[in-house]
Amino acid sequence: MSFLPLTPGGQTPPRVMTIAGSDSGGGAGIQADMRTFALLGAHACVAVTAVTVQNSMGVKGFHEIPLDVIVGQIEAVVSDIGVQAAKTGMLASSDIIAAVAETWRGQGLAGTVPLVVDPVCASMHGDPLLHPSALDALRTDLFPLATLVTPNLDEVRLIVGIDVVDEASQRDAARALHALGPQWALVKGGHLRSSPESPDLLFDGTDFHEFGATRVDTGDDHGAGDTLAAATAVALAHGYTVPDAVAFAKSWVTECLRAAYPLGHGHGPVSPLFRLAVDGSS
Ligand code: PXL
Repeated sequence: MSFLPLTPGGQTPPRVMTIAGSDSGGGAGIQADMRTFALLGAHACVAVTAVTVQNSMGVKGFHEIPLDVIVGQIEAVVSDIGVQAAKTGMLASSDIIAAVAETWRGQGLAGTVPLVVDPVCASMHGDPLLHPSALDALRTDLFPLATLVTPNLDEVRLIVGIDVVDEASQRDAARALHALGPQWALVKGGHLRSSPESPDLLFDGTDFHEFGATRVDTGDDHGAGDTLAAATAVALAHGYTVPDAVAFAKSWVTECLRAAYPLGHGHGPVSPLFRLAVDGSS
């Protein structure tokens, strides 16, 4: 794969912010985002929204960060360091979603800084990471601010009520998601088991773009969605168009899936650490 441009030492790299939850197991959430940001050469800024208590076997619980602390983190970073792109992950509650959306608008970032919204609803084990009552806030407060939304098929079902089972329903879902206000909607096909490929469908209200990638058969895919959204955000920070950013992120996450490793007794994480391998050809 080809990588994004790197910044020489001593010079400031693109700054990308993740607004997301912490995974104590280090495989998903802000930890996954920061791994990808760093290994793609970006400077990672963080607004922590919630702290999960989890390991490779699941999420035991989470603690929400107070709203003023979440807002404060975003304002502190934006007012000083500045960001060229951002992504959201676990937002936990409607109050947090509303506060993030209001801050994004209030800081003048809406429409100027690319925002990738990964509408995280549950862990891969099915543990809830978003209160069901927060779906409305996601739809009405945050989606209209998004450059791109990146739901998986379970999230598509919860957000627009469409069961994606084939290409036609995947297109219907992309249209329904786009109607909620994001500039682009990506319907990830990763869980579309009927397909030997894993086509993702991107829609901007006019054109459909399809992204195929060879399925990597691994149970160690914790953090794959976060990693895709994070890599997309870094590419957008470099000025890529959304289709080019998604194409780059797909190839990145495919390599991270190939490099995934077992961890603990459950599911291991996708791994950007392949970038550091001594035998890595990149
Ligand atoms: O992969 C989605 C995700 C995002 N953020 C946090 C998570 C998870 C999945 O477990 O724990 C904090």
